[in-house]
Amino acid sequence: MSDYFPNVPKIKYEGPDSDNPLAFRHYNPDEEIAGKSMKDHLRFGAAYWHCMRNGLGDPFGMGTALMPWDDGSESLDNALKRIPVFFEFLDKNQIDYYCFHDRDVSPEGATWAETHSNLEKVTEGLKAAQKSSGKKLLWGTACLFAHPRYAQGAATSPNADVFAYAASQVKHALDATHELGGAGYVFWGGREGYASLINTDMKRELDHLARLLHLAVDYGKKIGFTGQFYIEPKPREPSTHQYDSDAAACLNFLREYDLLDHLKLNLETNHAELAGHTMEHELDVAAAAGALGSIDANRGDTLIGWDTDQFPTNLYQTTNIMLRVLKLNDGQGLTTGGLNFDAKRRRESHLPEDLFHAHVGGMDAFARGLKIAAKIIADGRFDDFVKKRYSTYDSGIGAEIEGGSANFDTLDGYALGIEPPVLESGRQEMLENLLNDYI
Ligand code: XLS
Ligand code: NI
Ligand code: NI
Repeated sequence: MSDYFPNVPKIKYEGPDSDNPLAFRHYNPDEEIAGKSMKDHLRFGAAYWHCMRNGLGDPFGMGTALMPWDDGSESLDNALKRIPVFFEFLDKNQIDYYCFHDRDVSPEGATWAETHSNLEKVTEGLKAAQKSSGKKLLWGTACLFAHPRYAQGAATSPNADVFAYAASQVKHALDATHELGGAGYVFWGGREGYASLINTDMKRELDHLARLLHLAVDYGKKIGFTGQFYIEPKPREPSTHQYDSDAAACLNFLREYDLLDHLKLNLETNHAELAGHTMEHELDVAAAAGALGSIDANRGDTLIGWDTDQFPTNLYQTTNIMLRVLKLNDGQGLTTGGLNFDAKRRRESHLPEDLFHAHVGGMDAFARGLKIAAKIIADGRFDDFVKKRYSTYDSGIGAEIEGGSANFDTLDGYALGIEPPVLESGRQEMLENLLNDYI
């Protein structure tokens, strides 16, 4: 096997006392936590676009990332040569899953037909690499935002021919995802939004977006694709306003257009923050609707107003995320979904081995979050507190309110007959201190 990362050995678990920066100190894939191996709880995925295609440029400067295996061309040959590099990275970093956009893995051709045939050839290459490595596809997606034809939207473009191109592209991306046994397929809005309402028929655009999603669901059924469809909220960037701006907006859209049975949410930490929410809030909104499917694991920077897609290192964040993942689906956790590192290195971290430092850190941060969350749940102190906080609804008038037997007349009579309510403390500070004890 060739060695594209000669400076990096296979990353192993060495335990908390190791001072080797290219070792796991907490992520021990087969170690059991709360009845399941760490790797099955966490289902880590790597993003092809960030690992293989992100040159680390920013709005003020060109890319810096060194990729000695890449000839810089948009050729099919170059696309095929990237595959073994990526799979070596997955293997050395012990990451079981990956995610891609069609255009990350395979280039546009001179004609639309050639574009599709490129993807088919690359899919064969990816399939062979999956087979020999045991790595799996967490989800696929279509890039409906980079090419100039999508400048005014894809499904929401004012031009119906563009809609047809988008549909054609999704069809082939779904074929590829299906061929690769993908556990899911993601729609992220990209250009599905508007820069100004002055030239926009919002209702018509939303109808068209829903139409594309229905067509995708129908086509998935037709080809026997049983993976989970997801929609990924993000409030802005690239559009001024994105239609799928946050979890609540996505849920409302899915409900309004009869799509809630077919799509779950893929939530990204940095997008939650750009929407003015915490990731915990977004996770709870989605979970309450039975629609929390998968996670793009990264973090933002409160000092920068854009999607910085940084690697997750904040233990409070990873703990809060894993608390919710552990409780998901009656304790089954993520079923079809996973923790996909939709994250990129800083522009200054341009060496190939920085890819490993980045992912090792993210995986260890989530492994710690998992262990801490499992202990918090086993101890039950937070759950008990919250349960007790709402206990006035467990019997008496509270049970009548929740059960629907109380009405304004009975509540009026009840309120007139009791002493004024006495509140218990919310004890936020005490609980924050308790969380610190666990971390
Ligand atoms: C961009 C999104 C994108 C999706 C996949 O901000 O996070 O990378 O995850 O299209
Ligand atoms: Ni994402
Ligand atoms: Ni993002």
